[in-house]
Amino acid sequence: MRVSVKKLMLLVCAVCALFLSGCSVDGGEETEDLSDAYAFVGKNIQNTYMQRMYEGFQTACSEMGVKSVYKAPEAITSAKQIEIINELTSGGVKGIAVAANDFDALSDALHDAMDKGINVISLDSAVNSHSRQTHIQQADPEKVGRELVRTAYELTGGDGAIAILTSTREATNQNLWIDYMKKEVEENPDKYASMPIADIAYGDDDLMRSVSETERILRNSDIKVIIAPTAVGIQGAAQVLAEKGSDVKLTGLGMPSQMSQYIESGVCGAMFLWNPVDVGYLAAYTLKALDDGTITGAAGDSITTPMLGARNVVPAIDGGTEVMLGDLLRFDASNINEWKDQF
Ligand code: RAM
Repeated sequence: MRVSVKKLMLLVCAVCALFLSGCSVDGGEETEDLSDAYAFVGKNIQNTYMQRMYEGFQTACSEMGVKSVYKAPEAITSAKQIEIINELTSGGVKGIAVAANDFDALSDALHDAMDKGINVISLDSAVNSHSRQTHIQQADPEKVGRELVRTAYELTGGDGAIAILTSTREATNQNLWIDYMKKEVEENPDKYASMPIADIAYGDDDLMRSVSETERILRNSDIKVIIAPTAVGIQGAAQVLAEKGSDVKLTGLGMPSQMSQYIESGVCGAMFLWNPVDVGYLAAYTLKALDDGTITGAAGDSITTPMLGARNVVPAIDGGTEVMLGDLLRFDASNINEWKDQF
């Protein structure tokens, strides 16, 4: 193949531009230029839900003309997230939005970031109120927990034990939803007399582990319904129930793009979510408002975004504040077609 000198020069320029825009060289090794970026820290890298949130985060950052970076550990642990946060802090980012793998464990790292003038918020899964300026809350956690149990009742006619297939033991968001699931059952003893929560299984937001935990759950023939409040877990559970032709019912939180086949085939009668892209989008605009000083993250503040309009900062149940995205969306056979290409 013959390449003209002009084409070769263009190619060299393009490579240089790419290099200068994202990287710098340090001791012979390439290091990423993080300065002034808004950083998104996900729970784990292979989690598609995290990637969808980052899409919205990135869209907002390009609308605002801010550089964005996506970081997430291979393993869903707080130790790895601490390493990432420390790197971001020393790299000079402007803001950090983290979906936390633990409520308290990230505190020191996040305090260090805030002490250096970096704005810190959590999204999806909160850190404690002292380690953030505010939190982006996808939907009212009480509604999420109660609605999932009510749907399990609807799918089984109120007969048969419940197994919860969640993510990790430390996940703030899942644990809060599970607390409200327990409340729903405890506060309505007559309604749920034949529907005890008999098992809580941890799939660690890993598809294979969610599959094997579902197989274990199914060995208990009292279990008639699985509630999986995680987009990874519900997929693993659906896969197993479909393969086995099981009549155990399934509900939870899932992405229409990943679950449509199981909703269409009846394996999952109904599930819920919100738009994960919007969660990330709102997070980036919240960082910008903190950066510009138009908000401090206190209750009563308000954030305006081009695509979602305005959202208020309100008191959160953990004593801090949060920005509520909106309501739960329900997906079932009647509407899954409209949603499956969206997220
Ligand atoms: C999983 C994650 C995430 C949660 C969604 C619904 O992908 O655990 O934190 O919000 O599910």
